[in-house]
Amino acid sequence: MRKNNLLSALAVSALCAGLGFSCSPRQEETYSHVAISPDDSPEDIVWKAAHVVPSRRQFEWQRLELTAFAHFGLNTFTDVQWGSGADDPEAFNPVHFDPGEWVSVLRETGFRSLILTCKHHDGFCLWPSAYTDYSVRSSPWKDGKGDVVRDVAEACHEQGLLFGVYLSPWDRHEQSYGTPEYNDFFVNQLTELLTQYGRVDEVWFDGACGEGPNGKVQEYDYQRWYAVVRELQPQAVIAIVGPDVRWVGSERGVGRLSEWSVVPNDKLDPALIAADSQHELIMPPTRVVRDEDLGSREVIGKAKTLVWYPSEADVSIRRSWFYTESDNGTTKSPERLLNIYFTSVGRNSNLLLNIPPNRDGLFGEEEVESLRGFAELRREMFGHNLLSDAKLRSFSGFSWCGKNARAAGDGNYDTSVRLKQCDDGSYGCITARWDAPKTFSVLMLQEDIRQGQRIESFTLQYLGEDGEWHTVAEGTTVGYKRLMRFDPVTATAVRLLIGSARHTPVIAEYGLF
Ligand code: FUL
Repeated sequence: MRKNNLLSALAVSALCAGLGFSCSPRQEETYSHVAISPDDSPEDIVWKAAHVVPSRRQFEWQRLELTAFAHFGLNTFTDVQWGSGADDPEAFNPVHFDPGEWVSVLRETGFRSLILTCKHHDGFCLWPSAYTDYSVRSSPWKDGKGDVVRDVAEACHEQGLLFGVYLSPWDRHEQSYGTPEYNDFFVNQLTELLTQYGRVDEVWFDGACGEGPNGKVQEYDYQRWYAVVRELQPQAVIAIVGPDVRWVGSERGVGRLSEWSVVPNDKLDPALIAADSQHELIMPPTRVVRDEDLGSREVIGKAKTLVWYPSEADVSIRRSWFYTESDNGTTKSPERLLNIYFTSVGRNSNLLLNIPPNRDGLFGEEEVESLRGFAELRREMFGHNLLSDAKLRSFSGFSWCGKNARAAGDGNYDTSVRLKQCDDGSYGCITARWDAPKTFSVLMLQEDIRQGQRIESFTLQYLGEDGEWHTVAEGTTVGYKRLMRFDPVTATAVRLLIGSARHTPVIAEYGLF
């Protein structure tokens, strides 16, 4: 902080207090998607990007942080990951199947939602679909009278976990696959899932598209499917090949160091958007998700439209997606899961962790133990935010504000600190002081994404015994959540500097652990 800035800030701050100025937020125009016009300057584009915000369903989804995935089906019994569609349903018999137990472990270990593979690429349905015999109805399990989807959905609803469905568009069993009739068949199955099992909060469309039993490849009618989801379960996010949630781009649970939720989608019609930018958007399928840079100034500078499109990072707790005995011993340890937590949730993504139930229809002991260890590590690490004991003050544009700064360390996402731009172009800082030295090795930052994703660079510094500020951690994007680990530091004062932002940063939470 420059000295003259500091002095004038103190003066203005005193004045501010005297006049009773408040640091409360003000409303600004926001969009869920926005068109870029050829006349927009680079500054206009950055301003627009800073005001793109999540839809309500996207925001609710983002707050979940941890979703479980259960790959379960005929493959569980046949030691294959991609069943051919010709395997005999006779093999499906999870005699001790107990989704109540899956859900209670997930609840206990901090998961908020569970997505079930109701049908994987082999076409075998975990519910007795009226449109195919290739389902639990043809299996010996409960004499063909069982319904895995119903039991899992009920367990979730009873125990307060959200429920999501994975319905594979690729179907290696269904004879109509590769013809226009398949889209009707798919809509019928989707409708069964979205009307017979109560509330659904996520619909997961896998991008895989291979050949069906007659060698043909299907053209998926995504737009029609999206409309069905919106009509039947309007609160559900449509993920992966869907308009609400994008695939992070790998299956390792690793987000980008700069993970932007505001990205171009040039398949949208800018003219339509410009006419009504607040309208509900069902955008065409987007698959350009593997690039390293999805949303920097350079990338958005070339965009025709910008949308809010957050990332979901999927990974399996074992080596493969479905249970297979040969994967015993590959269960990720609590420490590995914690690393994944840092590279997914800690990089502005939701973590979708697959826990494949075994042939008994239960989570394996190794997996349960690992999930419990992972939850314990998080509890130990994040149990107490050292900033809740600190004197927090923010310097923002023209004033120091203590009242407002406390909002960043109060554990309440709904209160926030806005850092206005300073004369030198930077976005001020938040200082924290303790009466006695504190030791910390983890930084947590959260923007209030309902105001947009804005921070482009930040630095955490501590005041050394030499009286100088030393940098502990530096990063680029924050978004919903950013976590960073570093060697333990002991200090009585720290400051968080926002170097660059697209507009006033709105920091909902800030933690040191
Ligand atoms: C992929 C599928 O092919 C895998 O089997 C698995 O379901 C994974 C989550 O998505 O595209």
